[in-house]
Amino acid sequence: MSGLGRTSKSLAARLANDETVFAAWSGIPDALTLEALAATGFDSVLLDMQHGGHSEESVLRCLAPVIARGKPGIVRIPVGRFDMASRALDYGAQAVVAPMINSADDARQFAAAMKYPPLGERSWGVSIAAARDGQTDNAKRLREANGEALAFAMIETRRAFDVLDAILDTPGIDAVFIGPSDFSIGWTNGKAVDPRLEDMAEAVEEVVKKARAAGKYVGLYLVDMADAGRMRELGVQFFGFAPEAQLMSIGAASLLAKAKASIG
Ligand code: 3PY
Ligand code: MG
Repeated sequence: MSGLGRTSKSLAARLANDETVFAAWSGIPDALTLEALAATGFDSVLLDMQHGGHSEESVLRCLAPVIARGKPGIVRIPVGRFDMASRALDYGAQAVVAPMINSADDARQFAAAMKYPPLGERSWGVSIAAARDGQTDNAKRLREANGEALAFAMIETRRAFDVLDAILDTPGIDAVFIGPSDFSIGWTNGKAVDPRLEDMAEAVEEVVKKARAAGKYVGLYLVDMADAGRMRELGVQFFGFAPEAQLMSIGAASLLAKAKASIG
């Protein structure tokens, strides 16, 4: 077992091992909901502060049941809230997804919050994470932290696409995460939001290939589950999808249909 996570392999170890990781996407800031999500077959759970209902306080509370299940907790911070990236790690998150990383400077600021010196400027304060993941050997934690805490820079604008090489070259950026909805808005210059836009498919492939060639992991927000196989073949290992509301409506429709069908 690596330093982070009580009972299971860390996210960093899984990705290094070329495993595929499916993350449930949480927008409901409630610890019981997270407990239920963590009990599903998903490998990990992502708490969304950018567009979901999660706040600093709910991230503090809701990471606990995910970690207790032995699953990696991941946090998407709001745009530019790099202070929150450090806090999410302090609360026990194993990775942070930062939206709208549109320049090398954005990437540098993000990496600085995620990594301890000399790579970055993260400040030490691990009492909450240690209580949750059971790792009490601080020397080991410090030794492993920069490798274990993964920084996912979101690539979701034309600006980011144009400076992709510089973002990928930034020390401390471990991975990119593609946001296809925003990417489509950028690609069409604001004319459409279509996360499966045919016109941008080549650009998305280029992001994946360049990131993999640079030795970075790639994550993607999955809109159509049937795309997972093709994207995995390209090199995407980390898939985020299925916000609670979607799981509820699909689950409700399926259960109701069965009950109604049995009545005839
Ligand atoms: C996007 O598609 O823009 C995202 O940020 C996915 O969450
Ligand atoms: Mg987005």
